[in-house]
Amino acid sequence: MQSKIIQAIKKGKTFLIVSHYHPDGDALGSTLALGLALKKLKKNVVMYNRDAVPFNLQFLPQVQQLTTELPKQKFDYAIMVDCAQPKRISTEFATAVAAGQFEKILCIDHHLLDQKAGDIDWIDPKAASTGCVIWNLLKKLKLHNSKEIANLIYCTLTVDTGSFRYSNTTPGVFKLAAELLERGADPWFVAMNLEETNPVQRYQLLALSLKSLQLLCDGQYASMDVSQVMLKAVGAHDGLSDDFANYPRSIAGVEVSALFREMDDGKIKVSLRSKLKVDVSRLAKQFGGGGHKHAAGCVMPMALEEAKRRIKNALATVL
Ligand SMILES: [Mn+2]
Repeated sequence: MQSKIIQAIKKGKTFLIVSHYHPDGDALGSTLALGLALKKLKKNVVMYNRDAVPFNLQFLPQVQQLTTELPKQKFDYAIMVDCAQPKRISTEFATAVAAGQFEKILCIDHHLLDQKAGDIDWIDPKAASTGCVIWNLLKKLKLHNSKEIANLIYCTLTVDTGSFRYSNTTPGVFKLAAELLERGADPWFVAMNLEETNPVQRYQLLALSLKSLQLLCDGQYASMDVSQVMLKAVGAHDGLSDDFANYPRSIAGVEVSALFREMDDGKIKVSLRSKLKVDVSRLAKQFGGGGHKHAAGCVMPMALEEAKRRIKNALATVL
């Protein structure tokens, strides 16, 4: 389907590029890289995300070109990147799709799909990030000669491989990283902005959250909480605890970790992590969630203590 996507890009005049809400570095890096490249082809491009840019992605080149307002005009193509479901982009977007605001829907992604997403899909489950798929596309279109685009794709790669640490870090990933550096990507610029621009409230929140640390199941399971009380105490928002689930997992002997976050609607958002053998996506599915083998999540509509009890009980049978 690659050639069909290329044809569509050559033919179309107006494009809306979108990705999932609560965007990460792959979602926004891919949106911007593709959007900037299409602008070089003199296309009329709007880049949309429902949510504001997180603090650690505000350095992305041309990030100010993103809009949180879905335009009302008609487009030849809407391109979904790093996401295959209109409702995961926004309710407004799903409504616009249903209302026929776009001539055709394209989807470029690296998550395995069980059904068609758009009219034309380019899905590469072997790609470490959606940005890698976009880079291949831009190379075919000869639009990859740009330092800004190299930095954007490098960011998608850093984020989705956990800084070249996860099991998707293949020889191809390092080859691609080398290629991006040759095109002007700057690893320290990207890493410094991604990881060393934390608001102090994040650490104040971590200090409170660490007090809730519990080791269970003979030390193989560790959990931590972030409650509304903690958030209010330091004046932080829930987004600042996004990767707290990695802390309990990093304890020696721990196989599974969970972070329980109390949302402002009272529901509990659970982030699950595993080190080696346990598939936490299965656990998450039992509670209506999903994800990957080593990182998954679910939302539980109940009190914090009840959610913790249920996850612990479910885990006790697999550990
Ligand atoms: Mn991704």
